[in-house]
Amino acid sequence: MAKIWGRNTSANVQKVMWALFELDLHFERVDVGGPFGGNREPAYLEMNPNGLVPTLQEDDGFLLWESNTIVRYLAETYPGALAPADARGKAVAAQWMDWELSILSPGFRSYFWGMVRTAPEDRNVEAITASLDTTTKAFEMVDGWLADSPYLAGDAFSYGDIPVAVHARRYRELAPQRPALPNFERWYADIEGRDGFQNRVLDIPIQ
Ligand SMILES: N[C@@H](CCC(=O)N[C@@H](CS)C(=O)NCC(=O)O)C(=O)O
Repeated sequence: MAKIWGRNTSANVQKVMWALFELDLHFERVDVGGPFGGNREPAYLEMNPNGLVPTLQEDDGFLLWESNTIVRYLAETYPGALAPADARGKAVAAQWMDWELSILSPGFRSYFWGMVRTAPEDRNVEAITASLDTTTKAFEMVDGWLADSPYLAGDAFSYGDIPVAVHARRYRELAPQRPALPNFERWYADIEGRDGFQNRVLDIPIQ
């Protein structure tokens, strides 16, 4: 059976597991990384030289890393409705996935690590505050975009929504003081209604 290597508390693993749920694919997930370790072992590094999770391993030995790439690969390879229909839709979805990787995720990192994985007495308040501010600006941008578009890549839910939504869950839970973002909230309420998001993201405590 095809495998996903990676602990399910990782946002990047959650993206892939959610995509698998949407596509009704049943791959085995193997706990690696975080408290499970193993991702710096030679056998793992041979599959993924970054020593990070997730890694996809298919039955014929095909290996793939980078969560957003794995999500797109799954959507384009297996039947389902996760991939936008045309080249422009795919490009806009990829644009939001790249943005998640290059802007949203790095911007949110200090807030997430500070609030979730650092003892209160060790927190760098300045870095946490700056990170929250950057993240709020990023979600204000999402809110503006969603004023004209039901989903990030057009009229239908697609893989373009997955990476941003995984972070949106964390931002909403960890930053109750955020400003009102009506279009973002409308989009998020819709995403929250998806069984895949419930099962593969919301049901896993933030840690
Ligand atoms: N850009 C990579 C980032 C992967 C990444 O940073 N994974 C983190 C977890 S979210 C990791 O492996 N951390 C080490 C660990 O879990 O032990 C991706 O999207 O797959």
